[in-house]
Amino acid sequence: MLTRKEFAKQILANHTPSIKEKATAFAPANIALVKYWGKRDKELNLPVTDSLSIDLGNLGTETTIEPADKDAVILNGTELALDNTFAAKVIDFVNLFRNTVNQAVANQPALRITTDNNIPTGAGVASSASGFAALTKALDQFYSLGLSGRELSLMANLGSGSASRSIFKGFVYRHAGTDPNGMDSYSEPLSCTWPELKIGLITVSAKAKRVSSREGMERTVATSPLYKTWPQQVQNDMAKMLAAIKEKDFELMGSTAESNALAMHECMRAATPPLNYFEPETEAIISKVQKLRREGLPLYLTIDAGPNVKLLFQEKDTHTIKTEFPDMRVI
Ligand code: 2P0
Repeated sequence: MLTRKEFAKQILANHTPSIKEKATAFAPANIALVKYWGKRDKELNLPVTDSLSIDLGNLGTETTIEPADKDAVILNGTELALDNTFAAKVIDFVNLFRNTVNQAVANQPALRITTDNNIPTGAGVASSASGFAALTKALDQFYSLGLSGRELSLMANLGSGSASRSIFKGFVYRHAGTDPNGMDSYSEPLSCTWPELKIGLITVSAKAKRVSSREGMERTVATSPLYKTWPQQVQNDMAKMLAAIKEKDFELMGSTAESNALAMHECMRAATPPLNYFEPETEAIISKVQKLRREGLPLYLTIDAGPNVKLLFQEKDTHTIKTEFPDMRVI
C-alpha cells in the first residue's frame, strides 16, 4: 500500500516540471446529490462509496502561486501564521508536489500562495472542496506539469475528498474504486447539462461545525449500526440519480437527493456518541419544504455536514420559492 507521498510521486513522476513566474486557477464549490460519507482508507483519503455532485458556478476559490523568499499563505487577504491549521494543511499539500518536483528542478523557490474564496461567508458551503481543487490546478500550472483531469482529481483528493469533484464543472461522478493504492478513485464530469435546475442556499448558522467531516465520518463508520446499509443505499440512489439526470426527471432527482441526504443524517445520528448537525431551524425548514411539496410545489432539499439547507427546484418556480424563503440565495 502506498503512502500519500508515494501516491503523489506515482502520479507526478510521469510529468516533466518547469517553473512558471506565476499561476492562477479557479475551482467551483460543489454540492453532492449522492453523498460521500466514510473512508475505505485514511492514509490515501479513499471513499467507501461513489458520489455525485453539481458545481456552484462562479462560487468557489481562486488561488495564485508565485515564487517568494519564504513560504506564505494568504487567505482572503490575511497572511496566516504557518502553524495555523489551514496554512499547515496547505503547505503539507504543496509539499506533496514540491518533494517530487524537487528531484527534477534545482534551486526551487519558496512559494507565496494566495487564496480567495468568493463563497459568501456563512453560505453554508464548504470551501475545502473548491480550495484544494484550485490549489491543485494552480500547482499543476505553476510547475507546468500538464496533469490530466483524472490526475488532477486524484491529487486534489489528497487534500479533501470533495475537492476531487471540484476539479470539474457541471455534474461530476466520483468513483470510489477498489484499488488499494487508490489509482481508480477519481472523478469525471458527466456530459449532461440541466440549465433549469436551480439550487437555493439557506443559511441557518455560519458558525464552524462542532465536529469536522473527517472526524464525523470516522465516528459514523466505526459506531453507527445504520452504516452497514449505507453503501447499498448509495448504490440504489446512484442508479436513480443517473437515470434522473439523463431523463431530466426533476421529481426523481429531487426525491433521490433528499432521501440520500436524510439517510446520511440518520446514519450519523445512530453513531455513538450521536452526531447531529441539525439546528431546530434546520428541522423547521425540512418540515416546511415537505409541507409545500404536499401542497403541490416541486421542491426538494439536501443538507451536508452542517445545519444549512440547500433547496433544489426548477427555474420556473424561483419566484414562488423566493417568496417562501426570502433569505435564500439562488445559484
Ligand atoms: C459530500 N461531505 O459528498 C459530503 C456530504 C459532507 C457531507 O464531502 O475528510 O471535507 O476532507 O475527505 O470532503 C465533506 O467531506 O472530507 C463532504 P475529507 P470532506 O459533499
